[in-house]
Amino acid sequence: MNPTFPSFSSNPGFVWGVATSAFQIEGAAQEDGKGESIWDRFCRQPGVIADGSNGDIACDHYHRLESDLDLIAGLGVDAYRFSISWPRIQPDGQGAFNEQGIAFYERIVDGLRARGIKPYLTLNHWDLPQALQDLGGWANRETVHRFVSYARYVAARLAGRVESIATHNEPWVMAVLGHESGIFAPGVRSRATAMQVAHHLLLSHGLALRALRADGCGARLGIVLNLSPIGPATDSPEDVAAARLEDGRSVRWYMDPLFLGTYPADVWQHLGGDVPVVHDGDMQAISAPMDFLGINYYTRGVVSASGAWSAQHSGKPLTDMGWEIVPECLTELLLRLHRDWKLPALYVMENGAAFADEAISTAEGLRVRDSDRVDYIARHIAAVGSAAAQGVPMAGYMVWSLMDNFEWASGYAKRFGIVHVDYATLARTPKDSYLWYRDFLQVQRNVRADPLAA
Ligand code: PNW
Repeated sequence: MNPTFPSFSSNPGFVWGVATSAFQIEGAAQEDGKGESIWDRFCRQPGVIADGSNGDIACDHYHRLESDLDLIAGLGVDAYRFSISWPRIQPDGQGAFNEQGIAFYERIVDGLRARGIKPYLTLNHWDLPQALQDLGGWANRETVHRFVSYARYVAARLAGRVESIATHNEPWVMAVLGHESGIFAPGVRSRATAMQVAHHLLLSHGLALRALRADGCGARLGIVLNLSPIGPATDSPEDVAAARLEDGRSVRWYMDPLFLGTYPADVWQHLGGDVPVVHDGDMQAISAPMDFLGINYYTRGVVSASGAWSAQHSGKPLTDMGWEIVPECLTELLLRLHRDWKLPALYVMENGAAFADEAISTAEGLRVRDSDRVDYIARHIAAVGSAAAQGVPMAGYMVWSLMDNFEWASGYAKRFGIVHVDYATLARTPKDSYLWYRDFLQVQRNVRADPLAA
């Protein structure tokens, strides 16, 4: 076997994929009846996006769908994870649906299936209709019911053709970065609002699952959380307590209600007057059994009570986001999840790295060398394999991201793609990491076809 490939003995049915999200790649922000999203609005505020950019054009995926589907097929992946822009198919977030909008997602789903690739759909990857934000957004309990209606419509149109439906991508990011620190849309700064938003996201997830199951939706249903192991900067009691609290706020605040039907008592007490309003029956709805849990993993968290810790001085290698490269922490996280909660099938729905890489012309054409990204992905795949070998029910792994795209508050300056995008021409060039992943998947297929040859 090629020594640059991690050894990985996949379970039968293990799914290899690649991921994107609607706002980050589609563009066509005002075409074919699409409504405004909170990210369209947020990007227009001066100073909130590092390079002053927005998602109006992004990767122009909306107009380049067929060739982008060919790029996905060229990888040899089993699955493609993408999200639906809610305002593209329901411009006001309630009332009329936009036929041209849903038609675009039907083209994605049918185009994937025609190429033998399983569609993995996410209903909410952050781009809430602005019209709902004008009514209070996720802080308003009514939005929960709007989301359930939207979910039922999408499932009725697409469910027979999609393998998997995730309700939300990263509720912690929407709640905390969107409503507490305010560095993401909609840019609110209130801890009490953030905690109410988190509760409504979880509730809408549970009620959507209940409704889709009652409707007879055949897709596998779940949610995607961003989780990191959180540790203390030193072994001082203050740092240990601060890390435990942060683990409570970022990991247990989501895992406990979803799998145990309760919020963690220590965090509840810490929040004081900022705890959410919870109605009778909410916790039961939130803990509806799921077919899968998706997690997105990039790095670990380190907490010091004084706030003095910085990744820059940790001695670990960093990506362009300033995030430490610590694949062993992915294994640690997966083992902990398996130990502390009773998990359904577990997918890494996003894993990847931002590195600055430029396309170089060679005699054979453009070449993008990104050995740092190849190394990152290879080591994280090995980390998943190690968890699987220790009994964690791993069901799939997806690289973030198919192509360079709009990296939220960082704009286009941070590149996560395994395909390079030249933003002047929108030309796509597969990077070395794309070629590496393609070759790795070919080896995996050979192992599957003839396990004794491994
Ligand atoms: C995830 N954090 O976002 C998202 O799901 C993707 O859309 C995004 O492109 C990717 O990770 C890379 O950033 C996150 O600050 C953004 O902890 C920020 C954080 C976590 C996840």
